Amino acid sequence: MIAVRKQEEAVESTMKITKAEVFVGGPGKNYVTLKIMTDEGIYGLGDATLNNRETLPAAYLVDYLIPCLIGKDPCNSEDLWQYFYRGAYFRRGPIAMAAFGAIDMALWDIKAKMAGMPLYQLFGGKSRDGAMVYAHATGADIDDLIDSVANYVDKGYKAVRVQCGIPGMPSSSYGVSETRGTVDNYITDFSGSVPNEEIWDSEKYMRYMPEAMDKLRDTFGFELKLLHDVHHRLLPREAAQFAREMEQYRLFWLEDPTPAENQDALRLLRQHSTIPIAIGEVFNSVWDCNKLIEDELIDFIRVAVTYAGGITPVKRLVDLAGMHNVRTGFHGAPSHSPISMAAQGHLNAWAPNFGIQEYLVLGTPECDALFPSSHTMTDGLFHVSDEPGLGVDFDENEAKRYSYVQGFHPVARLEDGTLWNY
Ligand code: KDG
Ligand code: MG
Repeated sequence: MIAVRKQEEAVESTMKITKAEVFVGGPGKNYVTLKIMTDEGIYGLGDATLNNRETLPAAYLVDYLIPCLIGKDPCNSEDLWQYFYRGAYFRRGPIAMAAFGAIDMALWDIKAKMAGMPLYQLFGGKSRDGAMVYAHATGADIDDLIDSVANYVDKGYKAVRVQCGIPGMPSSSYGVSETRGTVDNYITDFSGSVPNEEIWDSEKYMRYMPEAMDKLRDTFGFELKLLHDVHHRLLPREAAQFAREMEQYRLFWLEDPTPAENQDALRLLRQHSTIPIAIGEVFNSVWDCNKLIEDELIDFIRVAVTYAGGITPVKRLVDLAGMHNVRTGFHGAPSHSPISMAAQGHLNAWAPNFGIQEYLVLGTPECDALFPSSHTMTDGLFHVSDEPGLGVDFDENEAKRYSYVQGFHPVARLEDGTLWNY
């Protein structure tokens, strides 16, 4: 019998974008929040926060993108992404990509709300119930670090990033709290009118970190997943040596061992170590990492939906990564607002090649008041909400409490004054 299918009436959107606004500020962070309104009352939210350069994507949105959005159909997110990306002529770059990313998130939010579905349903549904996240442990010395890790283990985290003060290092370095005693959710204070300066010594670091890792494994065993961020500070040969020495501690990943501008440097590391490598938090397009992925020089891709241009390009990148055994490990530093973290939460729920999620924003009452949401975290797993859309809102009245506060990333110098990588 031949099945006869009735021609259904095509469902066409007649919705129009009527207005879009940008808000800058937040509790301890300059979140850049975009709200896109439509003539049918549905609105969408996006995050354009670019840490310590926040006013720039905000201006890009207000001066160049929002005027082109008015009157457009919010359902055509693909065409609008191409319109802005190709239309800019000067392609890529974190400022433009963060601005495109915020629009893209907001349009996906609108479409999922129209569908009455949580966003992950539009990607292909859920591949898992809870997505594993990692917390940031920090210690001015190893004893402090052990206390900090224990604090997260007690809270049920399955994975913890460990950053430790180095004996003899003249100042604290990336991810290391200067104050002694357990610090819950340590967040670097970037505020100030000029950058702070730190002193860095790769030799001292490379000598001490294996000793610290040894103590951590002695204390916590091998079941707990440990991660470590080198924060771009080693030369390729040093990174290869360091990776080889760290291999015995079975890290979940070693992050940014060397700056990724020179991607061939990763080949040297691969020749000397099988340690899993995570890279990509400073990348803003697939063109920054297609070679790393296709040549399988990394194990985890660390892009963020904000400055990698939004959900549309990141989802394509995740598919490319999946073809090459590269898993996701999206950037989730505290500078990301709960909006982009929600977008990543939906991608994490779907991605067949999900790895882990860095997560630091949930849980502060001020942040929850500004961005009410029904996503939950239990036992180190992020459970994405089943509300239609991104599952996060933005309270404009709360937003009135905050304004932009100037801040800078610190700069790092060697002891002789030579400028190094932060
Ligand atoms: O803006 C820079 C921070 O996001 C970065 O230093 C954080 O390396 C980082 C991480 O892994 O979270
Ligand atoms: Mg990092």
